[in-house]
Amino acid sequence: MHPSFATRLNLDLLEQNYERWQKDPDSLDSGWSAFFEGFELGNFDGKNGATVAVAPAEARRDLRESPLQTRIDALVYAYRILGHTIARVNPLAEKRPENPLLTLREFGFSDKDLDYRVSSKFFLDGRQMTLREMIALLDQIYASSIGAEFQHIQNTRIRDWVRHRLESRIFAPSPSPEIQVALLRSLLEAETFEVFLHTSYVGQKRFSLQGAEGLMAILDTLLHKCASDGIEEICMGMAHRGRLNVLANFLRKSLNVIFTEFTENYVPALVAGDGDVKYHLGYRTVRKLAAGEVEIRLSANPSHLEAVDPVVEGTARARQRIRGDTEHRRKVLPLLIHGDAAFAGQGIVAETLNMSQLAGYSTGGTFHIVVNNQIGFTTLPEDG
Ligand SMILES: Cc1ncc(C[n+]2csc(CCOP(=O)(O)OP(=O)(O)O)c2C)c(N)n1
Repeated sequence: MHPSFATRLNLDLLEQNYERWQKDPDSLDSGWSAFFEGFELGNFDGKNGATVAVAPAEARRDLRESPLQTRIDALVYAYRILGHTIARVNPLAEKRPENPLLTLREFGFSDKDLDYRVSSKFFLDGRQMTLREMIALLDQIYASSIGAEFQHIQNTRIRDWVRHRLESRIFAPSPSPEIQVALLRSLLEAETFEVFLHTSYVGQKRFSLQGAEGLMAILDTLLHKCASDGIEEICMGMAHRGRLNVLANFLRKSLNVIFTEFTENYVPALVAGDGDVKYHLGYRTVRKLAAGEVEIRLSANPSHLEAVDPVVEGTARARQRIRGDTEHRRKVLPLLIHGDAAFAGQGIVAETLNMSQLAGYSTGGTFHIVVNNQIGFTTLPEDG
């Protein structure tokens, strides 16, 4: 229906329909809906936007004075770029981080506008919703317990892929009860292991995983994905934090052996060590899963943090050659687990990343996990 149906001659009908539309926009056909949206849009500027009483930078003022649709699109875009800066990724923080560039006022809105019906052709295929709902969805996607910084990716296909993954995630069904139980089990195993060491080897130096047991759930998920995606081998490296837990619960190294190595009177043949030798040993295993077998190699680790990174990449590349996987490099996955301070501070991390794009060194992609306990000896969180 063309909006010319709406003239002063049918003012009563117009008012009735406007009331109906405000209560339930779906109760009218799309012609009326479009008309009322336009009507509200035209009315919008006088209510807010241009009258915001703060002196903003020129560019921001331009935005606030822009038409409704421009501001809605800008809001979506801003969440994609900046959502991660207000994401609740720090479980120790007392309050959620704030970013003045992501406030209603920044886009020329106020609380009064939250019930406006809006849509953006850039967000969820132009789905209609209230401004309140749109912000809640953007918040859930871009600023919940997962933050994603990805808009800098210049390859539009890759960027769109990431965006699609993030935006479709919230409509995906939650994991099956079996998976939820399996993940809970891996958290409990990790926790029980640390508690046992803590109570059985009192006073022993221990690089506990407590507080970061989520690592084990990530590794478990990754392992199952490897098996179902045809990855035959994982070459991994990590420092001391959580290493015994990974050896016990991920590589399934015998607990007997781990605990023997943990006792004070255990003298390893190879090193005149500092008591940390158990945290340096490598291991190899084959995990048998319903979807197939995956071999896992954990490289031995020196005291020098992150020095193992290029070693793991070299090992992975060699294993790819041995497995005849030099074209696509999809059978052997390098996996590096870092500490937050070491990852930020050690130049060898950047060196390893740089080498990754050279034909002679590429391994087809590495899975990096940073175990962020927010401390690194004397490095405080704000410095890290
Ligand atoms: C190259 C190098 N520099 C310094 C050290 C000394 N050192 C051992 S652990 C550590 C802190 C590491 O912090 P982080 O990476 O956050 O790991 P966390 O122990 O907190 O899990 C430092 C500086 C080292 N082992 N290697």
